[in-house]
Amino acid sequence: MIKAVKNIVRQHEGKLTSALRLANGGHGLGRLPEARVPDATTTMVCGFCSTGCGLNVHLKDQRAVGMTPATEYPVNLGMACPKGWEALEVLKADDRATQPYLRKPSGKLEPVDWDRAMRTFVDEFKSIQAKHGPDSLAFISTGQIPTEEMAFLGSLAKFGMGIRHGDGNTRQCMATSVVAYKQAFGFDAPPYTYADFEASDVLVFIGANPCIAHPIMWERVLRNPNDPRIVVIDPRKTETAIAASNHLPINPKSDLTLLYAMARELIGQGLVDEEFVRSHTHDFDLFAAHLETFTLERAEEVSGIPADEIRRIAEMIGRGERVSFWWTMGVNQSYEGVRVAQAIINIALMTGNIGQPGTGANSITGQCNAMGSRLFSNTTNLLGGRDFTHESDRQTVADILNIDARRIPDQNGWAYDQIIEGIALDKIKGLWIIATNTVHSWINQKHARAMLDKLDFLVVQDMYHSTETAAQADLVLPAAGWGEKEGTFINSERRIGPLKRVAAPPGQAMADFHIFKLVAHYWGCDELFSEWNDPADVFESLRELSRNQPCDFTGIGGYEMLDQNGGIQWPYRSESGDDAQERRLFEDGRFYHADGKARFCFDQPKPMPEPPDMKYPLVLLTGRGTASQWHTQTRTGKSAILRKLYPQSIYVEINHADGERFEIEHGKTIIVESRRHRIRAKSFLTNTVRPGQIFIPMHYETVNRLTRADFDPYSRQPSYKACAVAIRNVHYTDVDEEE
Ligand SMILES: Nc1nc2c(c(=O)[nH]1)N[C@H]1C(S)=C(S)[C@@H](COP(=O)(O)OP(=O)(O)OC[C@H]3O[C@@H](n4cnc5c(=O)[nH]c(N)nc54)[C@H](O)[C@@H]3O)O[C@H]1N2
Ligand SMILES: Nc1nc2c(c(=O)[nH]1)N[C@H]1C(S)=C(S)[C@@H](COP(=O)(O)OP(=O)(O)OC[C@H]3O[C@@H](n4cnc5c(=O)[nH]c(N)nc54)[C@H](O)[C@@H]3O)O[C@H]1N2
Ligand code: SF4
Ligand SMILES: [Mo]
Repeated sequence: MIKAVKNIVRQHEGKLTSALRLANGGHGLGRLPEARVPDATTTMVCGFCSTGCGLNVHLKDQRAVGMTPATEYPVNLGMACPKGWEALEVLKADDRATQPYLRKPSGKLEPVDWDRAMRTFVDEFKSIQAKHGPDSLAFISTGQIPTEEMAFLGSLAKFGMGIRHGDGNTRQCMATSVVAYKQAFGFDAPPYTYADFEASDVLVFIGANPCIAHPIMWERVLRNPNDPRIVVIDPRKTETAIAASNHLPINPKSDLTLLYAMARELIGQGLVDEEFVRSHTHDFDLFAAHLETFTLERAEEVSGIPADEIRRIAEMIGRGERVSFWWTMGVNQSYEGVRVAQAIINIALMTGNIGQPGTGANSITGQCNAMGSRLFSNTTNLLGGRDFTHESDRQTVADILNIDARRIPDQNGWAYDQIIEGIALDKIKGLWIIATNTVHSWINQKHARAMLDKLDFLVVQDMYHSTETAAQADLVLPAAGWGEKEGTFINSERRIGPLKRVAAPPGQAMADFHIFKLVAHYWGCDELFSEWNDPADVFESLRELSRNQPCDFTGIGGYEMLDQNGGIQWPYRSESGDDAQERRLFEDGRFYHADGKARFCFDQPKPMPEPPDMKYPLVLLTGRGTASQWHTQTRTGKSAILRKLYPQSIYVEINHADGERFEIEHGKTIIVESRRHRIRAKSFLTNTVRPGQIFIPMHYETVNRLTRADFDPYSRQPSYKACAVAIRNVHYTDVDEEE
């Protein structure tokens, strides 16, 4: 153990000790967290995307001095993208929140100590609850903190503080996949392992741009020795589409019709795996009947893809030996995303492409711990992928956590959009936002901003005090970030990987875990969590909570075991004794519904909620811009190296034909306008978007002023990727308008 690192840890714990002493009227509060100090080089998983690359952090003289991608880690095999390489740099920024800040009557946020911050938080929240009842408080959490912290937050808020409504930013991202899988498979379970990228002979990417959003997964595709066919279904000619063997530049939101036509064609050509369908699925006949009207001609008309091309691709899928389907936000972020995701699942099921190497209906997740959030955030699901409305589930959780089952709500809380609308309806008065930047990333931003303004009390817990959301807070709580705390993340292939503490959080900032501990104490519910003194304690509870669930990982002894194995994928049961490095689901053809069979789910396609018209003649697509930008840029914007790798100000990609049509030149500041707002952006004329469409990356603050709040009815995921807009040159009269 390195002495220097010990000091860092002590320093961190010193802060906690004094904060907890304060909390306890000057006395210590039971056992302090044990320090698990890494060696000179330690491996941990990256804190940006869901790929979950292993990074070797090298330590010297009291701090992490460098980092290299881990060559032995089964995910990335020695590779990392620019964000991973720069992960330590972004911790050092000047705008890190180093102490709590409270909004004073003057309107200014001013530094206060932890004691004052905690007293104010609890006083304000309790008085709101007393005055307006149990529906009046809510929290919004994240897919970017360790699972242990998520579980603590969800338990503290719902079982300890009596907060009924809580949701995560994963609603913006993964809710559609969650619902699609649950309905089809009986549990939210992406079935694949990354080795499948290398084992397919046909890979179909739908609404996914892994070259930019999951560069190391894409590297795995490039290692595929089978010279695979790669099909990309995306309205834009993305970096991934350019590398594909077939690009289908589909009209936005026409996926459902296209996929149904492909499924109909598979039946027509006799390419259905009838044995698999009969033994392992339900409702295929109903689905086949539903497909009757989805002719190739109809699909051509709706999607813009020639009938011949659709037939060719269906044949390629039907005749392929090992076909895998991969989807991301082009599918999930849609007003009919759940049914599109299920149309993909249906094709995998009817061709028997599931459970075998190189196959699968595979939703790629987004954030580093989206999968942890899906199982353990206690928002949509009760801990461990359970159901709040099931009494037996509540009792199991209560028994494991040793709490009174009546503390567990017997109803589902509101989704993100319902929480925002709850503010509009004067129901929600106090909100606690943890590790997400709502004011930038939520749909129809102007409304979201107004709603946060309307609250009686807004608490924002973030690494930086400068985020757009922190700027609206009444109280900012300074959080440690990745690299400054311990715990685990679950990556896209269900691999649980370790995090390490290799740097000290600045000033008075603390790990979210310790902030939750403090909140519990000031709220007066800390005895409920008296056994959780350290993330490792929570991990033990999580393991128990997973027992006999599809995500059972009772075989994982502890953090050391994760270290020794390069992370471990669930399921990993104690009795399994299996030491495979790759694990995929459904190898025995059994799904999680009681009868073991998967379901075909389908619906009629719906029209786009806001189609282009005379006034707003273009469709706005949004998404990831470069591999060096992360979301709202609070982190990646802090690295001088990353900043060199992407445009600093907002730009809009426009087809040359639309440039001519609207008399817009390349590289000029122009106006982009929707029914909600107008913004300025620099024009970028290109053939990567088609005429009638424009693209703006989500990383620039103003983009969501344009988007329109439509949601999938089953998943309540926002439809970020299609609304109607107009573009034009700046008029001199625009100068004084709000933009
Ligand atoms: N560099 C970087 N990487 C990231 C992130 C980041 O911010 N930066 N974020 C992470 C997160 S949280 C996520 S969720 C993932 C997202 O990863 P992706 O989903 O791959 O990224 P996006 O660019 O949001 O969307 C993918 C594609 O959907 C297409 N699309 C839009 N509308 C439609 C449609 O109607 N049909 C089809 N078929 N396609 C459509 C868009 O043109 C876009 O190219 O990335 C993760 N990785
Ligand atoms: N138009 C449009 N909008 C979109 C999308 C799109 O494609 N188009 N994509 C959507 C998707 S898929 C997603 S996932 C969301 C992402 O949207 P956000 O979640 O709002 O984006 P981030 O910038 O990742 O915000 C995370 C915040 O957590 C803070 N943070 C990081 N680590 C920690 C920590 O350990 N503790 C604490 N307390 N704070 C921490 C960061 O500083 C940052 O402020 O955006 C959505 N919005
Ligand atoms: S691909 Fe994702 S997990 Fe890997 S280094 Fe880049 S951001 Fe980190
Ligand atoms: Mo996401």
